[in-house]
Amino acid sequence: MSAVPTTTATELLAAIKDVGTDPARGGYSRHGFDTAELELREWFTAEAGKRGLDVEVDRNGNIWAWWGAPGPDALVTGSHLDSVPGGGAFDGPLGVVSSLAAVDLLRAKGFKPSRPLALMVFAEEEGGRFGVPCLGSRLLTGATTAEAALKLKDSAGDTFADAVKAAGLDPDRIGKDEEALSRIGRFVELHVEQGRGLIDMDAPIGVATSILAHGRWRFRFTGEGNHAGATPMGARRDPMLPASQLILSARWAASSVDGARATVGRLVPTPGGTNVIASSVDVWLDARAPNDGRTRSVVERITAASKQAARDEGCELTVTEESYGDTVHFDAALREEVVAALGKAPALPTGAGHDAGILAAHVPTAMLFVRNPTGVSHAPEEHAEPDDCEAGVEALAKVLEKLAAE
Ligand code: HGY
Ligand code: MN
Ligand code: MN
Ligand code: MN
Repeated sequence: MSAVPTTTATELLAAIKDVGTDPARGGYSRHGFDTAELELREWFTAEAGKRGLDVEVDRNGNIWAWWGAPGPDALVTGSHLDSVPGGGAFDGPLGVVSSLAAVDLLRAKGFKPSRPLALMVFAEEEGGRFGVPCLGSRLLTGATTAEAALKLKDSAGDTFADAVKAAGLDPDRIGKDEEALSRIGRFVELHVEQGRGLIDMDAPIGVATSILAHGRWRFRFTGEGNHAGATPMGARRDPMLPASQLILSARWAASSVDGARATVGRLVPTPGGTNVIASSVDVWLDARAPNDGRTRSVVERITAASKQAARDEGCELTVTEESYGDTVHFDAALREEVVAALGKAPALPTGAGHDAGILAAHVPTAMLFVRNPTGVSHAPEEHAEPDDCEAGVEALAKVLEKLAAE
């Protein structure tokens, strides 16, 4: 029997390290079905083919690479290849390359799964292009409707329908995929840790307990566009004023609620001229907390402060909830099986959202985390050491072997 070539997660990451690098901002810029992400999808498809996996793309653009015939009650693992603007090299890709490297290890020892096993790549997990996180898994599960998705536009004005068409998909088929979802028996996602939990526990690998409740809201402040020099300060209705109040209130509202986080990372003034008083400003709020009640109360306080500031400046305000997910508690029984397969592994919560969080509402789901020595994520400093990456591959291989042998 020909020896099965094995690769390391680090080698596979090195193979894609130049795809989507953004020297202007540092880090990576790869977004749902854009050129860089499409290139990575082709790379993954070729790598899966080398391992004898049968690749199919579902109606929503999620990639499934099957070891054995597709079928019900499959064991599925995977993550995403898209990034945030200026993102790190590990968030998403580490889970994808680790699934390929874990299959190598299992094939090299002659393992054959006794149930269907699939490796997945989810579409537009970060929402970096169309604004809705986990868009591929939300469409697969029906958490986001086709109608809502097809209306989404990127910053260039291209619609999600344009993007999926350009990727060779049929916009008319976008939407909940009962048949594909019914194939998944259990799902396991490996991901670089986004935080300092494993550093503080001095452990290379951990297992997830929960994900914060998490939503995104767009605040649109509308005032009166005018000349920066010809308009006296007392004669302005400048939407930048209430926008700045939103940013400040995000800090104090979230800081006063235990475990809450509120962030404004994106603000787009119209028209955006240095010598122009903006006519409107779009501000996106990302808010999260350990439960629904706390998340909602933080957003309510921020909204009240923003409404008052808009009134004071004679501006209008519209608030749109663009995505929301309640707290995710991962399946305890599956987590115990995963920990048993590993021998031991600390359990920890995560503040970051994942496709696993969307699937958890439908199938038993678990997550493995790989230590990130910087604790930083969604930035070029995001990191995982080669030894810890290989510990992750071995852990994933052990979990797949145990769960696919039953
Ligand atoms: O935003 C998140 O938490 C995830 O990285 N998409
Ligand atoms: Mn991310
Ligand atoms: Mn991620
Ligand atoms: Mn994710």
